Amino acid sequence: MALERTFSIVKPDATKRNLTGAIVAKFEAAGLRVVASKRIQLTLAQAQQFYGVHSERPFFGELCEFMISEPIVVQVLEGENAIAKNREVMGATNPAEAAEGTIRKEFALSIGENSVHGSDAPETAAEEIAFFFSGLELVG
Ligand code: DAT
Ligand code: MG
Repeated sequence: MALERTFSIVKPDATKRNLTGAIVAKFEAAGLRVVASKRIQLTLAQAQQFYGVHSERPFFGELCEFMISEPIVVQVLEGENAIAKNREVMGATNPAEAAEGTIRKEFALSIGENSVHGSDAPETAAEEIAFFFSGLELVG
């Protein structure tokens, strides 16, 4: 399979606890390469747009407030089967259900404060990468 790219976020609970390096190390150990990276703080409007697909869910307000509570690190990860591999290394959304050795099992605080985001499909990966990065910022 050709190289694939996915979009990743180190979320506020993780940047606050200085876990960015520990999290990126797990992606790198799985064969994913960081091809773009920046630390930013989202506005509420940006968080609401990014998570727009969840706007009808009861946890939407809480999710957006959490995502703007501290800086985040947004990244593009590249590798064979990057989307599936990234989600495997992240583990299940709810850390109580995440497998041993996954980022969420090791670091997540709760289903909401779960340390990382990763795209779920090629279409969303492309949209999410374009939301945060220009082509010039992607250096493979
Ligand atoms: P994922 O981040 O694993 O792709 P998702 O897309 O279903 O999960 O949800 C996006 C985020 O919303 C998730 O990382 C944390 C939050 N979330 C999901 N379900 C939740 C719930 N039941 N209660 C609180 N927050 C939730
Ligand atoms: Mg998702």
